[in-house]
Amino acid sequence: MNAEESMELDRLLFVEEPSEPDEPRVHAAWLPPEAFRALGARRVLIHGDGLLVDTVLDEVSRACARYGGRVWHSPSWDVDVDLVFALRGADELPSLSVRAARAAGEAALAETGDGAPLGDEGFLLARDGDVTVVLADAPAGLLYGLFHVVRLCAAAFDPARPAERHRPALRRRMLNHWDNVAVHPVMGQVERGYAGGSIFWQEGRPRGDRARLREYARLLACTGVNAVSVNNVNVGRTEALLLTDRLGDVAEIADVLRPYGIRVHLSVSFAAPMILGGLPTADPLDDAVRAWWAATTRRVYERIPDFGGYLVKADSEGQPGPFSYGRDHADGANLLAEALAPHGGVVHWRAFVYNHHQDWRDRSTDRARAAYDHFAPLDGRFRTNVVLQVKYGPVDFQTREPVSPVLAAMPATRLAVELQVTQEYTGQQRHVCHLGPWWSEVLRFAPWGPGGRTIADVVTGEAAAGGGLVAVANVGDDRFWTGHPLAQANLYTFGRLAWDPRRDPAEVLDEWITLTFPPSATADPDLVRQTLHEIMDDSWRSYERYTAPLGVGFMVNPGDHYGPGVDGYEYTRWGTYHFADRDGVGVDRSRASGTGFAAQYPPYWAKVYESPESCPDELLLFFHHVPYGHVLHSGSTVIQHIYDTHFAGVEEVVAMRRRWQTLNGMIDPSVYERVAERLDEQVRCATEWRDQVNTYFLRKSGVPDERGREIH
Ligand code: GCV
Repeated sequence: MNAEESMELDRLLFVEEPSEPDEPRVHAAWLPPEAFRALGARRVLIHGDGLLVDTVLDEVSRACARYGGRVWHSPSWDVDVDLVFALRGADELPSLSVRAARAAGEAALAETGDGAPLGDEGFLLARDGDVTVVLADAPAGLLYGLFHVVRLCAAAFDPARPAERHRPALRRRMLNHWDNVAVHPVMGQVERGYAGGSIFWQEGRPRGDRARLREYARLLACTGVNAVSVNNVNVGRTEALLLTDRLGDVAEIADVLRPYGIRVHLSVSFAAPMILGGLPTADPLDDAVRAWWAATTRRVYERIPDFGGYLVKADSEGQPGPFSYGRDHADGANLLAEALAPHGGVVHWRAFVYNHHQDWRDRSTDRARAAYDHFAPLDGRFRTNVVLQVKYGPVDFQTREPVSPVLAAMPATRLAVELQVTQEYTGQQRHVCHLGPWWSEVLRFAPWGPGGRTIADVVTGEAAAGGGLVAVANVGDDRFWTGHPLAQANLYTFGRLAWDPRRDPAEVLDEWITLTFPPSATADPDLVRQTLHEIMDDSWRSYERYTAPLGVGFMVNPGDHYGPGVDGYEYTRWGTYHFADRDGVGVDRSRASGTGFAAQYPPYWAKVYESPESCPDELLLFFHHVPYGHVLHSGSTVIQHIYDTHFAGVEEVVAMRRRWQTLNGMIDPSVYERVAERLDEQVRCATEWRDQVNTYFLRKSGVPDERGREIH
């Protein structure tokens, strides 16, 4: 690519003019100006009023200014248009073509679906002759309709395109930022953040970069995300103040995110009445405590009328909670829910509660059991504006875990699944590890047995009253947002799966590729698409192959959780052990001889997981301690499987790097270079994993690799 071509690409793929000449521009991720070409070249009419309609108008105006189209906002004269965005309740307009398009949209609406309303966020897209029409009942629907048109590109204007209606399956699609306001001495500005500093906070103050936040909001709105919590669930002293003295900082963020349909939520400390209110207790049944929360919450809503609610990590890893007062988590969550209820707010209460001072000698305590043991007995006791937020697995965001049994145990509770977009245990945005297929597996899991209701059904709930989908965010002030440019796809995919948890993740990835690497800005779009699929589609499984085997988990370096540390956690207090000895490896979680965790599942899976014979290979060591010679369903022994997958995993990463090199000169050089540099690190780190894991098990077991490969 020559310098001129490179400048042209820069123009098409980056946003924001830098204020200093040598300051790098922020990558536009999946909304490069080029993605708006098809829309921006059209004559567009926007009809309706409201903050989010203004956002649509602004987006379309910018696209039209760039690509030569025209835009009107509800004119009082007749106009010829190619595209109409209209609120259904808006007045008639004099334009004949607009009237016809709206009528066609209404007719299509009557024909499609079951007559259910489009709702607060849904939209319909239809064609009438040469005109495309997007109808919505509410402004947010028009905004989501706009991004749908962007995704479709020219296909949105295909005369043969049948009408389609869309509404999100899940009401709340939320990102949790683990961003600290003050820099934490160990965790830094962002806990488990792999993309630089926070976009919200910097060394104790708001960062104040409204342009960047606005860009973030539009990226999220394009995926469908509609809620963001802006501070770490571990709430320190400075962060606690966001609820009161520093509420203005939160209000400023809310002002920037609001035009994109995103509500702000806040992580709060359960001890806030003591820390902030000077009360002698935070006991959830104490009247003064209840009054404090009610008054404080009222003040929050006076300042931020559309405030989303609170997120709470209680009695977990040192955070305060109701246990200190002999109360349970329903008492704790209901206290906050009661304060939020008059304002329509919701409390996300995390189920991540376990003993983090375990004795590794004690084989009877099982961290995997903890969430179920604490929460399942409380089913039915939570107020309706409590969402119990459950990590997808029973332990902690591992590359492979069974789906948390809590999700099948609380039919009378609103449940949300918590995913981790930030790649704490999956390569920390230094490795390509596309998590869409993993999340999709979780969402499609049928906890009551094949063919039954799925996790997607649980979080959707009856009449969409489920708890929704939540994820820990992965962005920072990095110029590519996510450190690894390909990690942007995880953020995009999360939003799209939260909009529709039944979608095929490969299709979502394809969508991301088309937006991020617009075919019109690439010399060989097919090669780019195919190469990215080859690199990313199976990258989560490759990561799994070269790291902890067969669901046993962890084996990472304690503290930073990066790279191999096979015995790193084996003799610690954290409850994450693999119990490898000279004869075998794995954790016995059976009912018959182990911790009994397997029995927390409904009968179908309890039976499957109970026996090493029926347990799926990929979870064998999560549920069972087996000899190295145990034969898997694949036909391989456990020890040979460990060797084979670790060799294969590294070879796959080497192949990824080779494939990426074929894109040199074909895509934006800065993206190319960043990914190339990270792939070098991935090859290095995967090799380290392979050699440490293989050597460890060769030394423990004394069983040689049957293929005689080099193990150290
Ligand atoms: C925010 C894991 C992480 C912690 C995190 C915790 C949680 O343990 O390592 O950094 O704390 O999960 O989900 O609360």
